[in-house]
Amino acid sequence: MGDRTAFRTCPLCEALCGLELTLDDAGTVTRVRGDAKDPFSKGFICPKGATLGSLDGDPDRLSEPLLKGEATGWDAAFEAVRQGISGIVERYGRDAVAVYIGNPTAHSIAGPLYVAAIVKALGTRNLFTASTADQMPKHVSCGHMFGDPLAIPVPDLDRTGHLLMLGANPLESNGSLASAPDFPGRLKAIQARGGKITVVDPRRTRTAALADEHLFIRPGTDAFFLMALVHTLFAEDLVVDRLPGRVNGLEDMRALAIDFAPERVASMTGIPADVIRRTARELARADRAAVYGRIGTCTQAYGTLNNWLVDALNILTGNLDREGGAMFPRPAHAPVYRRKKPFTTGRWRSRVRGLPEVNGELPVATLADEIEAPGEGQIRALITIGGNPALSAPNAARLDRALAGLEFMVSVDPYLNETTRHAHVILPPPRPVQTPHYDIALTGLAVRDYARYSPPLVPLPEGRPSEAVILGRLAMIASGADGDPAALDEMIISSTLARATALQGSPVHGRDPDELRKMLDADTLTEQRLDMMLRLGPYGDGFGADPAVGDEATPRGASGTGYVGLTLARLRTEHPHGLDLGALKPRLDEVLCTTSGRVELCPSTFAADVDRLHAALRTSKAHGMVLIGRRHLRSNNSWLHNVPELVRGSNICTLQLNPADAERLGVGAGDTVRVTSRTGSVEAVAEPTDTVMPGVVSLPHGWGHDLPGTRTGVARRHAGVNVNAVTDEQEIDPLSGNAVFNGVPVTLEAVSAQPVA
Ligand SMILES: Nc1nc2c(c(=O)[nH]1)N[C@H]1C(S)=C(S)[C@@H](COP(=O)(O)OP(=O)(O)OC[C@H]3O[C@@H](n4cnc5c(=O)[nH]c(N)nc54)[C@H](O)[C@@H]3O)O[C@H]1N2
Ligand SMILES: Nc1nc2c(c(=O)[nH]1)N[C@H]1C(S)=C(S)[C@@H](COP(=O)(O)OP(=O)(O)OC[C@H]3O[C@@H](n4cnc5c(=O)[nH]c(N)nc54)[C@H](O)[C@@H]3O)O[C@H]1N2
Ligand code: SF4
Ligand SMILES: [Mo]
Repeated sequence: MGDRTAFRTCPLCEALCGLELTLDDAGTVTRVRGDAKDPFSKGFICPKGATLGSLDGDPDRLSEPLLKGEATGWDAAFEAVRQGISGIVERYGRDAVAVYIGNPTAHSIAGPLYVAAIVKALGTRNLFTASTADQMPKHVSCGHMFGDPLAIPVPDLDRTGHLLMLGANPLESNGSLASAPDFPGRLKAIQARGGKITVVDPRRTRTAALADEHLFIRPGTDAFFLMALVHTLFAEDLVVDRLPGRVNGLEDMRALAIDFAPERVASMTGIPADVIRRTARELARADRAAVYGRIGTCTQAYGTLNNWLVDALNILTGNLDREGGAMFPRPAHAPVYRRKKPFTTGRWRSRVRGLPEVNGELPVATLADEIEAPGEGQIRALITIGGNPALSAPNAARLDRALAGLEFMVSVDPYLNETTRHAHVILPPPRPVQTPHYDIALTGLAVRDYARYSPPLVPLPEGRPSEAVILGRLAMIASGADGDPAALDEMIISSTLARATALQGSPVHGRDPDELRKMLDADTLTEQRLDMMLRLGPYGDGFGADPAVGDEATPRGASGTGYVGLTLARLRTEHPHGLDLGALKPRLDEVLCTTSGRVELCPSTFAADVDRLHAALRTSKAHGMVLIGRRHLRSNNSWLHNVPELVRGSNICTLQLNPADAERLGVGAGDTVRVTSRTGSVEAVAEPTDTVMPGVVSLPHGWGHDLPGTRTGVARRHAGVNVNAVTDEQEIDPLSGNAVFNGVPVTLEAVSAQPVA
């Protein structure tokens, strides 16, 4: 044999890059390069993707389940989980079992296909995910504006002429809620076309440095700035009604924005009034423009208002659902059926703080409350899947203590880390190269329509379950009928086919579900489910309903041209480097599902929340020091710090602060500073830099690997400090329940010097 070359999608971030891997006889990855033939990423790769081999072969990766810290077999592990979960349900009821879903679950094929079944089978109201530490405000804003929390418009990067970007640093994050491999290259192409990029950020990030203009903004004040942009559009008659008769609330919006003249918000935001006016004019006058706000706009007390106003600006400037503006992707695996029920939140409330349910989940900011507070409905057991909330959640130290008090905990995770050290059972998923890949969650956010399937490259050893089987088995256990999860897959397949064949307008309307079932063609039931989704999707073969005519034909549904005839087998054999399904096409009619049938520009819930902005303007307090976060290119939240190549070099877990603040504190580079907030304090090494605006300090998240009982040797040697020891779980965006990580009030003192006010 010898070395072989194989291709697959990088599973690490939202950019969806194609990788070319070299594997030796033993199935070890010996080299990773960008896949030059991937039509979307065209060979782009970042340092994380380039070290996928080290991650895949990490000796600290668990190869067997752990039961109370000892290696055990799969049968024994599942039996312990069955006993643990069923015992808690019997003693305390279903809500006593909570689920926490972390970020990598959105990047796997197994997560999107099985997690819902686990939660449904448990029947618990206590679902928590990393979404409420991340993008929940975007779901709430899109839910109210377009009727579907998953109808998220993305900036049409490749055709826009003007990009206004807030709270995003794609040069390091590689982009989020906008899957765009080589995001940096796509930004430079905007400039090469003569377009403009403006970045709004309290730090001069690498993205801000690349941009044509960077506006420093006081953390947490974007809503005031965005409102002032809306105000200016109305005041200067720059609003374009490009969707006549299809948008509600134009006059409400005008009235709401009246009080937010640029002069009123200038001192609050730190952005001069004339700059705000010019920014609004440039946005309105650009031929094709998009406003894009990302995590910096979400993890704020006004997170939902920000995300609403971002899309309100896209609508008011005539750029929604238009080439070069903000457009809705059309993923190949998602049927073009509309959501039927109107979007609402608060169908139930959290027990302790009374926080509303959003998207079927409760805020991670209240998970510790629900574990700690005694009484009916108290959480006694937790299932974590691909999450590390002991580092990633607000006031993580409190949550970490709460986890220690659980009666039972099971984690699906490849590592024994800060969170899983509390688990009674750890069920490790196999290595990336042993796992099939298809981006169910992320292709719906891609800036071109695109599909790629990656088969496993190395077979699983006999008896070793895939992550899909692990999660399927958990769903079986949760339903009280432990057994082969094949039954679950068959049930989902048969109910999906029954629905599709009964639905008017579906490509398989009137067909026999059993006949369709027999046509599904893939190695595993998981992949057969994917085959089914692709065939029912907008580019699918409709189970033979459409001729497989290749790349030139018209897809089903209202809009655009592209490809039909897709099946998983065709995707796999004919498009091993991925299939480009074209630039985004206007498709507002397909996604819009508000009760009114129109875009809701000014939903009443959001209009009411604007009262908080008025109140804040009236009371405007003196500015104290505030903390924000930071992502680094070589990091991925909390869990790539065990890859030696990624932690080499100088310490990056530093406290960045403006030189003026450093001088006032009497600290220089390398000195230790204590950062204290309501919830705690951490000591970090100072890094004075004028890239951070005065009054702001920045610490990256995902560090603090020095807790006892973990098995991540490299990370322990590069422990860093956990910024979430000082973030506050009591501060949330009330409409989405999202955690507030930006603009945390802190005090600083030089550890070796006298405290300074
Ligand atoms: N202060 C502050 N806190 C933040 C943020 C911030 O900007 N500032 N960002 C927030 C954001 S955006 C997010 S998304 C969250 C992330 O929060 P989490 O998702 O809770 O944390 P991660 O660090 O992503 O941890 C991922 C876990 O998944 C495991 N894992 C890796 N690969 C796999 C796999 O294939 N299968 C399974 N089952 N497990 C796997 C890892 O070992 C690790 O334990 O953090 C949030 N926390
Ligand atoms: N290398 C790397 N890539 C990643 C990750 C990682 O940890 N490392 N994490 C992945 C995950 S889970 C996510 S969600 C995405 C996130 O992707 P991005 O949204 O691009 O995230 P960040 O790089 O954190 O950029 C957020 C920016 O918001 C700024 N900011 C902070 N407070 C404010 C504010 O009040 N207003 C404004 N306007 N800006 C503010 C910060 O300074 C920062 O530059 O990245 C993903 N990709
Ligand atoms: S940018 Fe993201 S998807 Fe691309 S190689 Fe890096 S980690 Fe992987
Ligand atoms: Mo995230």
